[in-house]
Amino acid sequence: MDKLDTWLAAQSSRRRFLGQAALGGAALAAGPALAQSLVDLHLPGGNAGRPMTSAFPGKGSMILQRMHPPLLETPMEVFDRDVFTPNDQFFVRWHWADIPTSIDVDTFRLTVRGHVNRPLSISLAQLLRLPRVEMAAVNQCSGNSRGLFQPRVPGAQWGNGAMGNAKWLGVRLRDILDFAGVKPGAVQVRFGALDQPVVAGAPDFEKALDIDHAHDGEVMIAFGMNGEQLPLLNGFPCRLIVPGWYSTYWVKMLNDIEVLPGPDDEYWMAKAYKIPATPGANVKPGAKDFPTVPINRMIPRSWVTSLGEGQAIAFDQTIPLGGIAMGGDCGVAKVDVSTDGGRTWYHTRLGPDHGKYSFRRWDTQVPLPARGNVRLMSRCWNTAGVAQPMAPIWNPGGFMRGNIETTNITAS
Ligand SMILES: Nc1nc2c(c(=O)[nH]1)N[C@H]1C(S)=C(S)[C@@H](COP(=O)(O)O)O[C@H]1N2
Ligand SMILES: [Mo]
Repeated sequence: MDKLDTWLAAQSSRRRFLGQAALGGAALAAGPALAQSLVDLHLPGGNAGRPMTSAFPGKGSMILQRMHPPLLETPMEVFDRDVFTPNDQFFVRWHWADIPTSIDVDTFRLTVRGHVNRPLSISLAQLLRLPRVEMAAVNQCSGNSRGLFQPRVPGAQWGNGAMGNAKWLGVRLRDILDFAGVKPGAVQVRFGALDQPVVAGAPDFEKALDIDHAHDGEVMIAFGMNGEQLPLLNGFPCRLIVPGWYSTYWVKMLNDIEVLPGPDDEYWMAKAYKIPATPGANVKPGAKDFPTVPINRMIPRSWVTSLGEGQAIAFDQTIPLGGIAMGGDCGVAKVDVSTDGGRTWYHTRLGPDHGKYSFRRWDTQVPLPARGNVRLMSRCWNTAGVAQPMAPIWNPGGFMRGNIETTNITAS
């Protein structure tokens, strides 16, 4: 935590935070210059080329999905380097384009209000003095891999890079709620942020969690990410961390916590991010009228990362193969791999365990069946005994993809 502590110490002697965030703000407002090279996301519906850009504040080389609001995808090779995704290549997703481009760290306040005994207005300095916790957790967009849905569904056509894993440092939401004193009869807690809709009357981005979930001691308010401050685009100065749940709940630039005596019936909970109330969120392509529930817990996933889609390698009897896995809402139990499209499966060796919500590395040495096209697959079982299925699901939101993915390579 060295870098973060140095930065935090520096803030106390400064009137305004004019570091990375403010600098980035200028670049963000100006709009990044469009880039150099194209990357192929291999989306089955076509139109899979995307420009690479490194013009966004605090961000290195990223796949540009959309400019306003910024949607930046992490290139797959980043996940091969480390189970922790570097801050400068961590994916970015915002719903509204009106994002503050600088934050005054002295006047910033996190309010806690609603169904509580003591409404609070917490300064950043106060937040930083509370007992700290750190946790590794995967932040994955509900629509990660949406571009792989067949038939295609509307929404950002993400490849597999709308996800990332980081060590989040912050405070327990439970501690804040206890300090405010939640009144009996509280049902949900709603989280609001500094970003604003660009269209008048459009719904402000807010999400809610059930009171027991909000109070479970795992949900965090994070101000540190991999030992540094949060990049502006990932929610500086603080964001919600909801381990094991899709990142639609991980509200960035969090500045408002409202305890509710009833369920949140605003747009982002009642209408958006709803999945079919069916096993695996699966319905027949084209289906429309079905009961829905708000998206919630993540499911196991895994990817081959040591080789990329379409890569050509020299044929050998056996080859090294590696990748990453996540258990979803619990840990990774095992990962098996196939080099023949799922007929034969081989065990892999799991890398260090960074906690049940983290990515886990896997590696192995596998035989190649023959020269030519090879279909590589990986399959994760989580510690609850849930395994990735072979068949993909479909739903109109393009949410919760989790089937076994295939990486096609050629060996000659
Ligand atoms: N304030 C705010 N928080 C937000 C959002 C948003 O639009 N505004 N989008 C959510 C969604 S849908 C995703 S996928 C994640 C993305 O987190 P990241 O940009 O840090 O990767 O932020 C979540 N938190
Ligand atoms: Mo998302």
